[in-house]
Amino acid sequence: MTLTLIVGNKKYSSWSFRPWLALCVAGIPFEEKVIPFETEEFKREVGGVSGTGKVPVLIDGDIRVWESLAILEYVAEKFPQAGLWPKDVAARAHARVVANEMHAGFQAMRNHLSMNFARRVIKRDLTPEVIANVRRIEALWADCRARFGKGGPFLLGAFSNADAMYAPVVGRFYTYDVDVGEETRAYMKTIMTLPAWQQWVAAGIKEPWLFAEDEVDWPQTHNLT
Ligand SMILES: N[C@@H](CCC(=O)N[C@@H](CS)C(=O)NCC(=O)O)C(=O)O
Repeated sequence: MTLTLIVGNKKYSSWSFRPWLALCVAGIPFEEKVIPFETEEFKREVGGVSGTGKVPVLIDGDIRVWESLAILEYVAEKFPQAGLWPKDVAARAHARVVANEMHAGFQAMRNHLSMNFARRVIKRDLTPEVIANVRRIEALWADCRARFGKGGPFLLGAFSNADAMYAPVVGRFYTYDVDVGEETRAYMKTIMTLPAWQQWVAAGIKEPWLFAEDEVDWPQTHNLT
């Protein structure tokens, strides 16, 4: 039975991007269904399968999983060979810590720097709360890399669910030209050169749907063509 992942607009849907990227990088076959926000189709289709009425949602036969982190857990359990959580117990515990920190936190950064893959790269002034989020994320990434990253260029060495959870943050740091250190830039490059990353971004740019709340500095910062 093929998995189906329902996602929202690729330009904006940061929670959708996480499991989509993990499935692609892990080479797990799935069908994607893009359903644009604020449509009757979204209400009907997503409302019918997701307890929260939000995306992403994974459908596996009779099983429906919503909440991005629950989807990542489900997929890691169903496809253990994909290695979406590190094998080493300490690295795995830490991967879960940082994935949960992302799922539950960084509200200021999420509100102020919404993911938008069609926005031209232009710096935005940051509030002290957003700067504190950025610094925490940089420290967290550096700590992962120093303690567990010897085996590869990702947070815990090989690609894991922790990288999937932070992928939209990479997009935000890039899009809003956030001042970050060299080590952070190197990690951003690792993520942004993933073929799956590029595929998602290209599809997002082509999408025709625009939302005013995500386009506060429209039109001078847009890059739709
Ligand atoms: N905690 C949820 C957040 C899901 C979420 O906020 N999804 C947004 C898109 S990124 C959504 O579906 N918004 C549409 C709506 O609220 O109508 C998760 O991790 O999946």
